[in-house]
Amino acid sequence: MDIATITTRPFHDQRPGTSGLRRKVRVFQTPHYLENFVQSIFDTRPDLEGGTLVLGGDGRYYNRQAIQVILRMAAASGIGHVLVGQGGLLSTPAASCVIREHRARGGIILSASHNPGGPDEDFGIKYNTANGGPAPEGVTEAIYARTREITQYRTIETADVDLDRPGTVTLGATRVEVIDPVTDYAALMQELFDFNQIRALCAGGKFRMRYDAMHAITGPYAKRILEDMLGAPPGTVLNGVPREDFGGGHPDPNLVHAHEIVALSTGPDAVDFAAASDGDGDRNMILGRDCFVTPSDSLAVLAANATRIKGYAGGIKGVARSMPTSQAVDRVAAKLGLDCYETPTGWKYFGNLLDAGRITLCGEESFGTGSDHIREKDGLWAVLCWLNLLAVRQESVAGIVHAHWREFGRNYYTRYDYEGIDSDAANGLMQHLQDRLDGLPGSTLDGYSVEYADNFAYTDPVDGSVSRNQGIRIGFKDGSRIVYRLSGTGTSGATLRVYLETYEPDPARQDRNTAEVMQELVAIATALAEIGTRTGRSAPTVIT
Ligand code: VG1
Ligand code: CO
Repeated sequence: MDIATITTRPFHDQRPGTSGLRRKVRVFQTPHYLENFVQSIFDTRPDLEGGTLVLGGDGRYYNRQAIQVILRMAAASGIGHVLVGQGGLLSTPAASCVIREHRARGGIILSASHNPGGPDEDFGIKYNTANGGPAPEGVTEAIYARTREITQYRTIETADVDLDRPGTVTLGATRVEVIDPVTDYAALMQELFDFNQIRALCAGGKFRMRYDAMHAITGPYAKRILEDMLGAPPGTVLNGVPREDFGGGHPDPNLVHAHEIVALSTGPDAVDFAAASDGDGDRNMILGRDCFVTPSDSLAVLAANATRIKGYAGGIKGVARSMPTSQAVDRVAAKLGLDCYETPTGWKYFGNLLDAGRITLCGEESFGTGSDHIREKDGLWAVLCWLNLLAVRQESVAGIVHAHWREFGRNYYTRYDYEGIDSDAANGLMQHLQDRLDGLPGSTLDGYSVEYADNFAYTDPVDGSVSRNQGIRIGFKDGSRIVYRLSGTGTSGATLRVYLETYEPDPARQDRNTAEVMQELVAIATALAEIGTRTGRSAPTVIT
């Protein structure tokens, strides 16, 4: 095997964001751009040499080409064994599962998650460590530092590996094994859930459900698990064939982009249960008949009901949520006597808590829910949790959610996203809020008394690492909150996210319209941050 050493120069924009490095496909196609980042991973992770690496992506445009590049570089860097999903496919949760199952030293996941795909759209690359989870900040910062000084990378000249044929080939001294992307993951799901009970529900003839894979990665997973293994009628899975451009859509399971499945869950002919997942399969949206379950509520309901689910019947250790996620799960934790952690946005911050056995369940308001079964959020897992719960409780989704609110109170919740705004304006707005923080506690904003105002910093209780500047929090005496932060996953301009929540303990007032309930807080949040004048936007791009 002849190793070619290629001279290169650093790119200075390769710092990973909330979840890996995301850029336009055209940027990744710049000569040496992908290679520099991959070599920086290999250079900073010497343990990969001789070990196993997992490799796969969400099937978006450029996935196959990138996999061939990485395979050649892996061979040149002496990686012992690469497990690659057939067709180059692996959902993010499945990649995490395969890393753990096969004791790999790490994994490279190619995805820009819910961002659109295609030659003019987005691509992404992310490194996961041996626990199966996204690399913690220390690791991503080391990779970034390496990208700033890299002068050469190594590759070999060889024909493409046939990614569509399962089996093993060798590239130099590296064994490349093409594996079925679904098998390990499906087996893990079978351990966690009572498939007989769920099958009785799904195949019973009365219960109607639809799952929207949005032409993204979860199609093959959902067909195998929901239709083949659990007996849901063929056709339950919609848009089940992964496409390089996701059929031209945004593979983002929210009320705006997943409108097809939302429509099927509303009105006189509504199905009993509907769900969707995102580009790389780690997000989930849960819908009942005329009922949207907010991700924050979903986490709280699952925490309250976990012991009814086979894999969690022995009880859960603790829970965690990202800072902007509603405090609904905190109330469950308080009542059940569980530890509850508040972490910065991004799944990587849950890793240590999960590894240390401090928490079992965790979630984010951005349609992410998961547990200690792997180290990523997991879309289909959340769907199976709900199906198992429905099978056990024999109630509707709405029935379960309403009963939950009666018991714990309701956290009304909404998120406003202002996408693609000018970066300087966005930074100016955050600085303006930062400058106002000291004066806010004790003051009153339109009748709401401010209890605290800060810029969220997190000290990891396991390794003591500190992450600062994670978003502005303003908490009010009545339990309401406003949170502002800038997105770390976008590829053009800046995205401002404003998260709002208010608590309602009175069952008589828990059935109101969220938009109406949140009106006052929205007005306060908009005025305080001077959103209109600073961004030139009179309305958000997306309201969740
Ligand atoms: C967003 C979400 C965050 C999530 C991240 C990755 O990040 O807010 O909760 O962990 O996406 O999810 P940001 O920085 O844009 O707010 V995924 O499914 O895009 O990998
Ligand atoms: Co995702």
